[in-house]
Amino acid sequence: MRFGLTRAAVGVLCTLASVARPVSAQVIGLSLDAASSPVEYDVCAGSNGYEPIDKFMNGSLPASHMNLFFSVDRLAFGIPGSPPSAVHVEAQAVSAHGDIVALDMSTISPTAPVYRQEPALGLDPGFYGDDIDGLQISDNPQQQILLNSAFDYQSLCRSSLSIGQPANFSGGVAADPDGLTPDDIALGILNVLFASGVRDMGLQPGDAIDGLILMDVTPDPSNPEGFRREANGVVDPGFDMAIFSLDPFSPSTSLFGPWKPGDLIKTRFMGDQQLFLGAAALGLSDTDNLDAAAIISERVIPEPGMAALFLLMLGYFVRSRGR
Ligand SMILES: [Ca+2]
Ligand SMILES: [Ca+2]
Ligand SMILES: [Ca+2]
Repeated sequence: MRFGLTRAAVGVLCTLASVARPVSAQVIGLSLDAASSPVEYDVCAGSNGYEPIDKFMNGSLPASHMNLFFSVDRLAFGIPGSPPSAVHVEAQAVSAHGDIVALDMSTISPTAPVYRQEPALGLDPGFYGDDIDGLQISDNPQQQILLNSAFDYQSLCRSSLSIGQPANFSGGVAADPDGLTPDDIALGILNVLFASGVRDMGLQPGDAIDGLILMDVTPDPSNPEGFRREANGVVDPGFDMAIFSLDPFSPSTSLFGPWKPGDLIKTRFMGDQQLFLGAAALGLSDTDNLDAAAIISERVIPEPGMAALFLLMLGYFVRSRGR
């Protein structure tokens, strides 16, 4: 009996140990929606341009040591299922839209856990609480939450007063015929575009990007990959890479469109689009909207509860061995 319990303890220990390493801090950049406090009217998606997604462009899934993070909008319900998705569990408490879900890309599962809840991010829970609608996560020696600070690359909300203003493409003199629109990826707070969804990503006029993961590179024929991992702020079709999601009011997510609001789509900025991960793979239903996304190349930091459980099991294991 004692041996059986000890073996079970070892099994749990091994499982927890594999979830728990390595541990490091991160900087989490959040943009909130127009009904949150503090309010953010303009930015609905963002990226630092250094998200390592090159291996995914050739269909390399699953992938080890990669984590996808996402958040949903205020109306998302998740897939009930058995077990239910994290979004569904949180939606029962009307508290999914301020959470970040973490998907370990080595075991892509619709029941991926919540990575951070509202209190850990300094956000208010509840239906009238805060909604994360732009997300960036990067490694850093110190844990830090950046709220509503500009992203290096961003897509504007439909409600932004900047929509319709004239805009030029970076790296040239060309102006975007329809000016600043929600299908564009703009550089910081300037009216300078990295890319246009309609021109570069195969989107339809009226589409709005509401989640963005971007890898901006510099073409370099002398490099074996054909590019340097160095952002140049200029769209290079066939070299730069993005994974994005569209909002529920986009023609491309309508009944006759190719996508769902919870889908993640990939592009090489050649007017091309391919499904990266469908809504169902993320634990989302056909009508649920994913409205923020980020990727880093590291394993998830365990929730404090997991670390406590680990220590508890370790204590039990040591005691039962010592008897
Ligand atoms: Ca435009
Ligand atoms: Ca580039
Ligand atoms: Ca979406």
